[in-house]
Amino acid sequence: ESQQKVTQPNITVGANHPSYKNCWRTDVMMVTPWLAPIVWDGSFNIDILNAQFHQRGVRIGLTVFAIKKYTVFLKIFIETAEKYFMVGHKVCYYVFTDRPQDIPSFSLGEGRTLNVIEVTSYKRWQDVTMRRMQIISENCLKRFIYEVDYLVCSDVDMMFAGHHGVEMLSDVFAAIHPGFFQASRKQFTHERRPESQGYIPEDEGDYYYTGCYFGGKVEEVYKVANFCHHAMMADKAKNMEALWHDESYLNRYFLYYKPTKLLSPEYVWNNYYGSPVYVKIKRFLHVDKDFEKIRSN
Ligand code: UD2
Repeated sequence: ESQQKVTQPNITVGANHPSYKNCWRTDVMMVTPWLAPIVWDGSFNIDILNAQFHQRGVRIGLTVFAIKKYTVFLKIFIETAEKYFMVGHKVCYYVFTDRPQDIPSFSLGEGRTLNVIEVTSYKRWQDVTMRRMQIISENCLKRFIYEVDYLVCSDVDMMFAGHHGVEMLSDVFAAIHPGFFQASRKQFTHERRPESQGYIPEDEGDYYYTGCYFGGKVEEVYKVANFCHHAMMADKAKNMEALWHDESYLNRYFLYYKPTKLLSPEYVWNNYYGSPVYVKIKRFLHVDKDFEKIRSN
């Protein structure tokens, strides 16, 4: 009888554990080949996670850039973040702008603050988006490291539409781009010129990550942003610019320094991609914009 126990272990023991219930999905990949969790709806117990993070009194910074005409997006971004982003935790918004006078005042929940930080703008929209990496890396050293434990870095033309909580947090996390979840390596729009610092060969690449949402511990975000900024500057010295700007350098970084957690496309959705069944909830949505109008100086 004892021999039978060894050869036929009771495999239902783990599955019956009270914390395990409703925390697994079989329709999607839930873990990367390097064993980083991929966060999907139905894959975590938020009460357990909240208790763990409250115990540590964790502080979360949310960086967002609203340069030139993009200040129009800020109101809906912050108002929806108040409803859904890290509710119940200490949150510090860092709004980088060249137009501080255009930033409205917001009524914020308890334990939440908003800092407006004036920065210079750039003429080309590509430079505006890429220089975010320089500004983030400098501020990691100057203030973030003293003020928060984790940073989340986001585009501004977005609105929260569902819970974004501490389940996202990890040493360094990236979000799978909604347009490339089911794409093959060859289809990823990585930078393919070997001379560029954003280069990823066609037979490499794990996922295609979006440039609009990433984060982690301040030390780790510093490494990400510092790499991307220097890669961009090295390309610039050669009169080059990676195909998708900061997003390309970010993908290059994450290929060789793998994220410790991935956010599923539920965390950064674009209605342009419809409503596939695997997206159980659209937690964060791109706001429609007229590219030409909004980017014109
Ligand atoms: C994509 C990426 C974005 C970045 C960009 C680079 C997604 C969803 N987003 O976005 O993260 O990699 O491509 O090509 O994949 N901004 C200003 N003022 C400006 C221009 C930009 O504040 O005049 C800021 C703002 O926070 C904005 C962000 O830069 O959300 C990215 O610019 P975008 O939204 O125009 O870029 P987009 O949508 O092509």
